[in-house]
Amino acid sequence: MTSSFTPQDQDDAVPPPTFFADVELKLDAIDRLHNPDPDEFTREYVYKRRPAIITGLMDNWPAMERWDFDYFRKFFGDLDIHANIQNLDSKLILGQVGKFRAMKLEQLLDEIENDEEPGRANYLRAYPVHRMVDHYPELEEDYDLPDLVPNWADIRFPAKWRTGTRNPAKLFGLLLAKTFLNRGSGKKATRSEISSRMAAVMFVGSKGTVTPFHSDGMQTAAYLCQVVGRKRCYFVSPDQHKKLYPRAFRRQFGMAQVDYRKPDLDKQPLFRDVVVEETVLHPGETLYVPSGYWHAIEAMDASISYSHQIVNEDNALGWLTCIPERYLAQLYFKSKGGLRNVTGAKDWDDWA
Ligand SMILES: O=C(O)CCC(=O)C(=O)O
Ligand SMILES: [Fe+2]
Repeated sequence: MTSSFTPQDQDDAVPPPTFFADVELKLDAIDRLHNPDPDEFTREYVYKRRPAIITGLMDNWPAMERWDFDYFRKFFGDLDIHANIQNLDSKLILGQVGKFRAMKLEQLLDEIENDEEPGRANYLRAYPVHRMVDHYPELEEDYDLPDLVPNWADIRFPAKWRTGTRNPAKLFGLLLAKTFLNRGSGKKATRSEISSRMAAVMFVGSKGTVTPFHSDGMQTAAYLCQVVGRKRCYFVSPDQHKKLYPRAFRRQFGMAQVDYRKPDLDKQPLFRDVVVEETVLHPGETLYVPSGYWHAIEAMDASISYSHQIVNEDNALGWLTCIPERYLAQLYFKSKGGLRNVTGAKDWDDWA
């Protein structure tokens, strides 16, 4: 099917936040930095674990011109995917983000373009980018892998080691994580191999998609590079985690049990006191999500985003201590036939 729909045909009016009205919402609360100095950014945002929006990183990406739904239909239409079909009127929390249906990407794009139903949203959630690159190698010319902050999973570069710690257990842990994550660096690697190690993922969806509150798996930090459409981002600092009622015994993936749009305040009274930072991520902007920081993201327009994970000295020990739990979770979900009931299409075999 051909269509004249382009996601850029967006309504410039900013729709109101869908956040539950009775909590303190700090609007436009996230720092915006244009081409920051990498060392300063690492010191002020990575080590202090503050989210930020970075402008300038994507200025030379051909993706900004090329990526739209027609492009994805042309080169990736026949990809087999599991699309997340969200009923926005029902409760949405991590682990309960809606149904997943097997289809070709082309079918999902048709649904996104034709579906006018207000209470529904369709999402290709966290599809592994290395599979897209294997499918259509020219994709890698469309974008640069952001490398503002040290990333031991980025095997284009040898991992830097600049720790000041003298604690032998910490030193040993950091060395172990660095060696494991950065293995193979210095050798020639394909974009597909590099992307796979960093767990690079793509998001393609309709206006209205909701990613409920979570902190990223394995305590990684992440870049979220917005190519098409706007996304509204909500943040809750890690010290407020109790107010989100995280699922117990999960260090390796923070999953809130509150639906921020319609919380059950009888069962989740602490949520009333949460302080939320809000911002709008525009096309061409990159969101930096710190390790352990709670975030929820909703698409204000039809949207395309690229994301990859970051592990370095700041979060490597957390990453390491998550491995046993992640291993058990992986066994469990494999026995259930996949991970789709938790995050979507993210396949843990692709991670490190
Ligand atoms: O954009 C989204 O829907 C979710 C992005 C996200 O939370 C992530 O990449 O960790
Ligand atoms: Fe996330």
